[in-house]
Amino acid sequence: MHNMRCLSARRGLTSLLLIAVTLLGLQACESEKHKEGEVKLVAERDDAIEIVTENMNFKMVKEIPSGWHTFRYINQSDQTHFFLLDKYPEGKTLKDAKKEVFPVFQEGMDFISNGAPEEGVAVFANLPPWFSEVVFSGGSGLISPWMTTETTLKLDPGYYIVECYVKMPNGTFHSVVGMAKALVVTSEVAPERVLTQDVQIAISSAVGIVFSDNIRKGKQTFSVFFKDQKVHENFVGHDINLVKYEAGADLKVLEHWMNWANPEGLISPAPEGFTFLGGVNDMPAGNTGYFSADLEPGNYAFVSEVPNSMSKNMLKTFVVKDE
Ligand SMILES: [Cu+2]
Repeated sequence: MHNMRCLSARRGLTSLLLIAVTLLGLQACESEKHKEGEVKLVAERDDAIEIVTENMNFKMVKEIPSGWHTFRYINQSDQTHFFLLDKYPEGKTLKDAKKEVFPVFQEGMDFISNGAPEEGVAVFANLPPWFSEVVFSGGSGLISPWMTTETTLKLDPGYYIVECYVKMPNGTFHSVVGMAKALVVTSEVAPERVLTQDVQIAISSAVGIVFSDNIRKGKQTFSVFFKDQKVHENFVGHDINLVKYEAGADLKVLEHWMNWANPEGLISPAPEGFTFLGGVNDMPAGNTGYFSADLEPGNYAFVSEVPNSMSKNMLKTFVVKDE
């Protein structure tokens, strides 16, 4: 009898303990779940490298590991900008660029702005021989004022300059007044990541911009494959910029504005009726970059910042339907 009571008491205790353990376990699971969610959110937030422009500047870290990165470019200004990553040859730095590169481009541009394009082009012969070794390694496309864009790129170790060469209303390049910053990419490698896309784009000088024209509304991720690359008449390579345009906006105006070597090109303010939504900047042949954008129904174009983009098949329009 005594034993029986004891047994049942023990059973009761065991059951209580079991319940307690189960409850604790459940609680632990709950908090783990909660934590897991939190960690994931933090990871998603911290995963991207933020670049902020407030006033002719780039606020960002000075050093990152090599490999794949998503750059979140936050344009908190009234001007249209982009960022381009220039990989500099060994031993050359921002100091050398400020001394030997930026003044040459600005002097050439000033001639062009003042109606002397031939003298302007002649000035570019004064670029230092090592400038031809600079590797344009991708970046964002143009992004309109007060907008954010995300571009995902793979970077090799090295010394880079992050720059924007949109011009101020007086023709001064943004790079000359503060939009040029050094970025060191170390030999440490960033964690591997899974890259997917909703829309595939290929660009080449042979056939221009190629994509399948069934782009849907909502958040879309685009992959951009650079099938080839070349130096165009305005000394830059081809790239991809996504533009939303209002009905009636003149695409010839866009084509003209996209060429920095035109006095009226790549200058603030950007032409009315066009909203720039990012893209993937100039990269060497064989590379792929990614960008994403949230698309509302409307008229869009992919355009390169090269002269004569229409005849080069580098200004391609498409419509996003409300379905
Ligand atoms: Cu800029």
